[in-house]
Amino acid sequence: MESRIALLLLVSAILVTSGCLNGEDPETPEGELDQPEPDESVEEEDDEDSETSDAENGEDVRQIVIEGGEHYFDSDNVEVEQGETVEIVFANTGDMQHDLRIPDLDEGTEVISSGERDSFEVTFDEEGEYDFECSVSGHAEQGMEGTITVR
Ligand SMILES: [Cu+2]
Repeated sequence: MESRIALLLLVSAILVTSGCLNGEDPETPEGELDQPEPDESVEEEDDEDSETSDAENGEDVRQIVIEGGEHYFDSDNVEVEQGETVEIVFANTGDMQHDLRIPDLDEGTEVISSGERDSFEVTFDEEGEYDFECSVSGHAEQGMEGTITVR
């Protein structure tokens, strides 16, 4: 019996030891935390890189950032060349939900919350003036509108 108990103890000791070894990673949170943090920043950098390279690949895609809040857009007259493809980025700097839409082209961002950004790509094939607006009820009338001039 004693030898069996000793064997059990030995086996348990091995299990516990190997368990400890396996558990060492979670038990050293510093090492765990140190590793993911750089990983995350690397991923973010990768995202930025890929966005940059996307823009570089599509040389014609110019990014136009328009900020908006209650109840305005910071750019209300944007100029674009005919045939140009642009990425329109709307940054909601207000407190309410807003979007940025070009009704004539049926293009636009989602309705986004305070502090969020959304974007869409659009190609302006024809010259002219294209109105954009916030489609949330009443916001265009209160000033969330502008014009994109294509020439
Ligand atoms: Cu709005």
